[in-house]
Amino acid sequence: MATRPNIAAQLLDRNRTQHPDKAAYLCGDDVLTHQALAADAARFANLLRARGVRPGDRVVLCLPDSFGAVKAFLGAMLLSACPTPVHAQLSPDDLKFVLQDCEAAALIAPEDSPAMEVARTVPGLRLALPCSMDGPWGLSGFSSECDAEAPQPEAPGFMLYSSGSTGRPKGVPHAQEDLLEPTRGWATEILGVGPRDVLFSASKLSFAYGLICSVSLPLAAGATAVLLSEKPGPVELFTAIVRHRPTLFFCVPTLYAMLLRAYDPGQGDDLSSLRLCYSAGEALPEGLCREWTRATGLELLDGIGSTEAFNLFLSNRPGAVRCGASGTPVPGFTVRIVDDAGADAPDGVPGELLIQGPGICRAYWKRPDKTAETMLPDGWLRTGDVYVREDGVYSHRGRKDDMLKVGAHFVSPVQVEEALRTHPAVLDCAVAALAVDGLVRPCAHVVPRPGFAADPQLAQDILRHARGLLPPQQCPVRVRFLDELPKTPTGKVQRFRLRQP
Ligand code: 3SK
Repeated sequence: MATRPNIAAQLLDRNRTQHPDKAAYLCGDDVLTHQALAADAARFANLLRARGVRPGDRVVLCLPDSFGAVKAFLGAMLLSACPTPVHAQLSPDDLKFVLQDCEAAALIAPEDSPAMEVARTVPGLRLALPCSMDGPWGLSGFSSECDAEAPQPEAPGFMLYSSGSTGRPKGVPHAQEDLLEPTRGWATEILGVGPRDVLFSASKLSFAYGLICSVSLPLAAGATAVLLSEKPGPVELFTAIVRHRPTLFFCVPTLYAMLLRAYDPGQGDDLSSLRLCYSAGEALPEGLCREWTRATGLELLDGIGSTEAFNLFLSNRPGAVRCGASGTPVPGFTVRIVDDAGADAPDGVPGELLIQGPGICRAYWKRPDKTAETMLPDGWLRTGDVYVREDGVYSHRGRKDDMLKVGAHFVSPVQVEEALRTHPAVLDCAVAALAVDGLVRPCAHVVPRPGFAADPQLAQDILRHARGLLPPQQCPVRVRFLDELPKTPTGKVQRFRLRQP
């Protein structure tokens, strides 16, 4: 059998040869050229090899987005080890779980970080290497050239942990080649990413969306990417946009809402470098999509992907945005909407979205139970998302687990939330089940806009507003005011935490 090419070597060598001095990454005041990236990734592969890490070994990266994180990811790939980035702020308990679950050979983390403490409690871990923002320690003693290893037939090329909405994270292994799948249909045919683009993702490298937008897309296009090491808030994001003048911006709805509230072009929030804004991670509310474009003059494209797909499979198109919808299938993907019996749902009838396409993970890491539930033997992947198709366009109705059965009706929390958001006092909201005399009823959990008193009168007004817009089974029976909604580190609302059975 022919050996498979090493994808990291392919990307790094091509960029180093074609434009060695071009910026591969920008972070704060620092620039990392393609040449320097390729050299340090090779040094890191040589270091890992010298420290006993072998092809196929899992190398967990618990790092802020930084040059160091990208060098470590690509260096581990050059060795055909399995880089496994996790969120830099992962709790010690979850990090320990991941290190044990994936039987990590090595952990790369900042010196003096809680992660290094965790490393001491995991007996099987062979190497815990400190890493600065610029790169793993000790690179200078190693050669900037390395013999890349061919990917191992059965070993994962890289792995991400999917936070899911409940329970422990699951390892989602991918082949090295999967890194390039989003660069085809989605990036090339829809976004038109090219070498002159500067990409900026507010989502971190440990989230598939961030890894795609900050590693796969820029390296495959020979473009430049901006990295933000801090937690992304409006100040950090506007500052980075003004300083680096990206052309493409990738973010999640929660952050778009925060950016919109803070946006003040008179105070220097200059977005004129952007040709396109993209939203994924969870469905983009229709009102937010319209309001963003009205305020900034920029199109905001919504799409949906998953860690399992390591890609976006539904997307809006530039010039044809449908606010409130995820768009149409990305080239390369086939999608179906099915009812509970697995039969195709007609247009206009909601059901679960199944997808097929290249690069989809075929089994969770050591989780045959979850694999059997999600990855069907005929090749379809169950997304767990409820969708409806109208005129060929797909609209999200919520997670299957979040649907409410109210009497004989299925109620989509997303539709109720869209209606609630049209009330002037509602800043953010989520709808979840509340048991009233043993019956399931929708309850609205509302974050009020500053200046509105969270009192019974406002609650009554919001309920009245909803009754004017929604059929009876969708109307919330109660409003609970919260300071903020529970969300995953990637910005998805955790409605299950709001259920009151
Ligand atoms: O959640 C999403 O929409 C997403 C998008 C792209 C890649 C990965 C994910 C999870």
